[in-house]
Amino acid sequence: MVFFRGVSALSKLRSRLVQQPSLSTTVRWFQVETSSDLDLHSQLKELIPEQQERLKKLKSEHGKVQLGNITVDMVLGGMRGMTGLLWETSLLDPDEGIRFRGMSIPECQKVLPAAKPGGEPLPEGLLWLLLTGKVPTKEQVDALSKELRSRAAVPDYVYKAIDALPVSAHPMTQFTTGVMALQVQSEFQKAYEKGISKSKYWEPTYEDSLSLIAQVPVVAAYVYRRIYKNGQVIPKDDSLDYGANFSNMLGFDSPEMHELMRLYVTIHSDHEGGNVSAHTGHLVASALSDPYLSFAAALNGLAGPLHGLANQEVLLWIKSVVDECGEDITTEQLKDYVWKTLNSGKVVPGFGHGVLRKTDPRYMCQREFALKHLPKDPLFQLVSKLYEVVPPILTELGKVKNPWPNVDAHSGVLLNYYGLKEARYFTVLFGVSRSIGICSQLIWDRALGLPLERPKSVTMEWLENYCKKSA
Ligand code: NMX
Ligand code: MLT
Repeated sequence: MVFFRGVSALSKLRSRLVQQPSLSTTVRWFQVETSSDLDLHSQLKELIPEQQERLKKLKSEHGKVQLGNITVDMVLGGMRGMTGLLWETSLLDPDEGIRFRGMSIPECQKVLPAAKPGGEPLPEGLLWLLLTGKVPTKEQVDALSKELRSRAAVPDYVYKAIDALPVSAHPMTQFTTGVMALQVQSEFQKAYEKGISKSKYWEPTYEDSLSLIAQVPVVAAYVYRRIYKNGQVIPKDDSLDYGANFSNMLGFDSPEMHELMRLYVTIHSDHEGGNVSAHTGHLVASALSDPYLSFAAALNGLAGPLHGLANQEVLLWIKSVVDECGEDITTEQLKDYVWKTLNSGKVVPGFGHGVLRKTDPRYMCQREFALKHLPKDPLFQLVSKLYEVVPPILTELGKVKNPWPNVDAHSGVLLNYYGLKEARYFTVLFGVSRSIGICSQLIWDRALGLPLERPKSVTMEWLENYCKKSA
């Protein structure tokens, strides 16, 4: 007993040290790793009761505090600006962009462990941060990497389910089919059938979530190799971290592409709770559907062109610009092309956002990556030119609330530069990354006992009558 108390005290002290880097360097000698320090499950087990108490207190003391008024515009306008969800893992500021557990992307790039000094963050580190709210040590990240590798084996029937589809099926359809087939192994479903108590829901949700996160790169790589490389599968390499292994299984083994994949998976993981994929995952999970069912639903939302599929649309659109006008397109020609797109009733993909009102920091960090690694790439230069040309045109349109580029405006040209040129596949990469954010929150949904989501809807007649009465 005394030993366990000692371990727990040590672990708490260590967490505090990790959160205060200055302290942690002076007392580095004290950072003795215990086995529970390195185990994400044990860390969560410690955190959950505190957070349950916090939620209980919030409800009992402030349950009736108003957060704003609901207007008819909000009901008719896709609930924009309506606060209605609890999402612990990240928060989006319209001007500043995303913060993962309070940390901006540049901060994450600075403090999250990397594969090499000064390198891009390891996605496993972000997973640890999203789940615990604490910056992990390199040892904790390595332990999590190892744990994910140990869960990465994909049953044969998953490949068979994908193989039942024509090779021409959209990569997102093949990927989601694979995720649905993974559902067969759900620990949550088994535990629920056996009558698990509510208080323990988070445990099988954790099991499913970690296995899902571990397995989606394998399924995604299978889809890529099936469609574009004659089905020649590359096995996982147990010496590699999550991002590098994924890149390798796709067939890209250069250190630069490994770094790009680590950055890509980190920045696409989470974007608070209201975006279509996260919200869908959360909604479906609120019915106690297991993580596989919930994440497959989320992927179907991600596959829409106004959401994740925009990354495919951007590269196809950029290529259509080059096909029509060449790589040395002038600014005037580019403006004409943008107007032609708008006048034909289409959106300019990669620009605009439901919440952001400034350039997406995920765009900026990809731009910095490009400036460092591929400054002379003609498609990167075109993307840079679009950054100058598109916002004034969208502003001139008069109705676009955010004329600035989002994450999808940049990702395609980076992948294309390193040889991953198949635009129709891009949303699958986004999907792999988003498993990290959606599943992290889902574990907390179950740990906090969040209820079934069921907002009220009304008819136009109801609204007309209500407005007449209130006038
Ligand atoms: N090109 C042309 N028109 C646009 C654009 C754009 N890039 N962005 C917004 N608009 C239009 C929009 O269609 C709407 O027109 P209408 O009233 O005729 O229906 C009007 O401007 C007002 O829309 P907003 O309130 O500015 O944007 P909203 O919140 O409704 O939608 C997006 C946000 C992201 C769906 C929208 O900006 C868009 O369609 N962008 C292009 C697609 C894209 O890049 N999506 C990816 C978003 C990021 N992600 O990964 O999910
Ligand atoms: C996302 O990453 O989910 C997108 O930027 C869309 C959003 O936040 O609404």
